Amino acid sequence: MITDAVIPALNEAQTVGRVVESLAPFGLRRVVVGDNGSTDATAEIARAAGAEVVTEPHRGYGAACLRALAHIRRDPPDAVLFLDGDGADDVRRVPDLLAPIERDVADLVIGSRTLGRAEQGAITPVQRFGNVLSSTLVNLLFDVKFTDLGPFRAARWAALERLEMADRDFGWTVEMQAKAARRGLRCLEIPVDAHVRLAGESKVSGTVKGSVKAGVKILYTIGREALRR
Ligand SMILES: Nc1nc2c(ncn2[C@@H]2O[C@H](COP(=O)(O)OP(=O)(O)OP(=O)(O)O)[C@@H](O)[C@H]2O)c(=O)[nH]1
Ligand SMILES: [Mg+2]
Repeated sequence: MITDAVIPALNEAQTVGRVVESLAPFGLRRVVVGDNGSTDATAEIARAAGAEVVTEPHRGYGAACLRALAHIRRDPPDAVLFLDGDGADDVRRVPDLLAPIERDVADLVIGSRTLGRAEQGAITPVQRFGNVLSSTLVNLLFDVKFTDLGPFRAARWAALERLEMADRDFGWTVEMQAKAARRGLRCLEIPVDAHVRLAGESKVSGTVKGSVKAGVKILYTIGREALRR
């Protein structure tokens, strides 16, 4: 199975190189870093570590993912692996995320930090509450059983394309899950451990502004997808 990895990264010079290198054992075809005009050496370091770097002028987690997907669409893989650039994801679980897709028993595999073990400080109380609330809403509205909206996940390329992903910021992960449920994709969760970012500054859950913006966007996205049913 041909698999490409997508890593959205904004100012992760201290960690992105280690994340890219950590994927080396897993036989991925390529690692694509979606950069939003980082002001540090994120792009150079990612490239030196062996990644292809695409630049998206508009800020946003989803925008960077969309740009990376546009890049690999020219020569699509069988599956895409998503992970963050801060080293918080447990890459030892990469084979577990990909296996259900390869065995053709799932189209979308979410790494759930709720089912796994979270290192002290890896998930803030606000984030935990937001995750439970959002997952519960998605489960009720779309008749699925998610326990997390984590970034560490894998999707079958053809199935992902059917979702017509569009969110340009922090609605990205929940949009994928809501649409996958709505369109009848086979969804699965596996437990993953969550680490504290290796270094560098938090852009989302570590700040009040980031948490509020992400929370509002996630709830809005759930509502929007529910109304589209
Ligand atoms: N391309 C891009 N990446 C982003 C943007 N905002 C965040 N990211 C990346 O998204 C990932 C998640 O952001 P984090 O800052 O780690 O957010 P978090 O995981 O909630 O918070 P931490 O506790 O600091 O890990 C990281 O790889 C960031 O570099 C953005 O606007 N554009
Ligand atoms: Mg993080």
